Amino acid sequence: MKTAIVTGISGQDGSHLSELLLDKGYEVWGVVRRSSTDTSERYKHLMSHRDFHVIEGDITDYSSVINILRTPEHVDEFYSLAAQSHVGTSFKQPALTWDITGNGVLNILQALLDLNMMTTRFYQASSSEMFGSEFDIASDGTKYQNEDTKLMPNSPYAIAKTAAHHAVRIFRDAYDLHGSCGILFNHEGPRRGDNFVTKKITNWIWKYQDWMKKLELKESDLDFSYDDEIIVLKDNKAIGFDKLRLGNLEACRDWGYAGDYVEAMWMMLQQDYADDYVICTGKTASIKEFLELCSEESGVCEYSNWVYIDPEFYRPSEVEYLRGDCTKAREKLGWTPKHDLRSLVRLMLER
Ligand code: NDP
Ligand code: GDR
Repeated sequence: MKTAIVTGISGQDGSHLSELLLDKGYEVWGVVRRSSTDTSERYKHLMSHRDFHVIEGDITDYSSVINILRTPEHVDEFYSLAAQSHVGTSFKQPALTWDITGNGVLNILQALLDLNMMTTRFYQASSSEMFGSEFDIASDGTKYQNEDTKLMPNSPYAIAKTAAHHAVRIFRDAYDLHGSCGILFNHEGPRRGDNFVTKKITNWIWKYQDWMKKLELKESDLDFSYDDEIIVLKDNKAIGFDKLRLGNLEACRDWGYAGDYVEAMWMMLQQDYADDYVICTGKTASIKEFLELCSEESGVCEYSNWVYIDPEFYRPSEVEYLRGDCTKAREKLGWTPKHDLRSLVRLMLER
């Protein structure tokens, strides 16, 4: 039986990946950091599986990483998913972000070397954020990013991811580690964290629909323009519902479904040679277009009625355009995304 360690199992990808590995017959050891509250929501359904185990640990602590690596009898594959993964937060907590998202990965690589575990196959969760504002231009004029696009990180998060990405390359070249980096573009789903833009939008729609249902209202009963920040009842302005506060709606992202993307992670570690791969859908859409799709799929009125632009959610520096080209993953791994943006929106609006 193959054994894998996965960090970040309380997050979106870690929970999907744990499920995938258990389905494939792996023994999975998931790393969870200590918390004063319960963080098991996304993986608690796996707790009764006999091949699923939880190890308490924190990747910023080298001795903890050593303890994690020594816990299973042997480790075939290590999936490094843990991170402070919120780009906006990284501007407010840059040192913490570098410590977790950058140094944390170096701790794991160094511990693998120190424990003579260089035959363990290693996956690093790299990110399209590493490209910053860089792109290449195809012969038909479309802008894209692939494995050869220059890395020009422009947030503390992206700098930490780029450092970790290069650290894996060095361990691959210098110590023969089978270390692969998946340069994953945005991927979402019902398990997405609440403060990422897609989940923030779909959560708001749920709550708004619940409120309408509870008060037995139709949209024709509402006044959207009376107040910038609140939707009120036409015949009783004292009753209202907060509009959704968002930042930059112009940025474009290449959005896929998380469940599809974790398959690519596994596929990378099944190759004879370690390498880096872009994982994406090849399509791009702005936040505005995502909002429009949400309106179409949920039946809620046009977003300009219920979105309030709040400067609080603007970033000091923005990545304006991401659209990946995953030709390499398609050809070498045989990976393709199964969901398009509309089916992703449907999945996220489903109750
Ligand atoms: P989440 O934010 O949902 O999950 C992050 C996980 O890391 C959580 O389980 C968190 O635990 C854990 N973690 C944070 N700090 C530590 C620490 N010091 N020690 C141990 N565990 C820690 O991220 P996603 O699942 O969305 O993403 C997974 C990885 O992929 C991340 O590295 C992310 O940066 C990267 N990525 C994600 C993309 C996406 O679109 N989702 C795209 C490209 C890359 P806790 O629950 O305690 O906070
Ligand atoms: P991103 O995802 O920064 O691309 O990083 P996020 O959903 O946070 O932002 C996407 C875009 O939406 C704009 N935006 C807002 N974002 C948030 N979070 N909240 C808002 O209110 C809001 N309003 C507008 C942002 O400015 C941005 O342009 C995600 C993370 O999963 C990273 O870990 C991962 O590496 C990258 O995707 C690829």
